[in-house]
Amino acid sequence: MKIPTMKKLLLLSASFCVIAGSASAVILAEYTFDADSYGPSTTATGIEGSNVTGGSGLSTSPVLSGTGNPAKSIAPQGLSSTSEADAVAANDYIELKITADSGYTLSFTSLDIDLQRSNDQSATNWFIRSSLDSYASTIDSITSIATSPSAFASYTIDLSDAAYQNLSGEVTFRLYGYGAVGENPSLRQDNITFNGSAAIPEPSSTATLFLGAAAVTALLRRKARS
Ligand SMILES: [Ca+2]
Repeated sequence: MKIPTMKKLLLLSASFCVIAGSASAVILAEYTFDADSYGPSTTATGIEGSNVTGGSGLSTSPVLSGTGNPAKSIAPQGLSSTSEADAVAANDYIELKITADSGYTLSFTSLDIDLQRSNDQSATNWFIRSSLDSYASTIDSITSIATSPSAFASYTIDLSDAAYQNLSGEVTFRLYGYGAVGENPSLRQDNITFNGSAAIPEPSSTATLFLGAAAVTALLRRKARS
């Protein structure tokens, strides 16, 4: 039986997608701050995480707080803006960079984070932006951070948007805070965890892809001649 050419093309395409696309979900990078470090405590194979640093709006470099979930956490000081737009203009953020090693592609699914207000004068709102659009839009925000004293509360940010899939190179995330009433307000942040997958095409799969492309081209040529 003769299989129509378009069906052959579809079958070829589907089989190569399966070969090239396998990658399991992992923790890409996790920041627990428990070892007096501003860097990640865990990273996936093929992934690097920078130290956490602060924007120019903070009153000091980000400091580690003795209170964490468990201790320690990172506590930027000087989150004194009163709106999201003001916080962006004032550079009231901490930032970190996630990088895929050469040859790897990076896909995000979500970000988990624990937040706690240090006291009743702490920032009440948190939001996140990234370098992928030059920090122009807010990916997600949290506006219901519990009043201190309270336990850390856990939140999950969705990063499954197509813009955060199959990236090579690096992405920097900025984590902002605002809405405080104190003079030098902070917001404790802990267990900053990026989930997703890191994949590298295996040499055999790459070779198969080239063969597949050649086969598809041959089929198209044959179809064009008939
Ligand atoms: Ca911690």
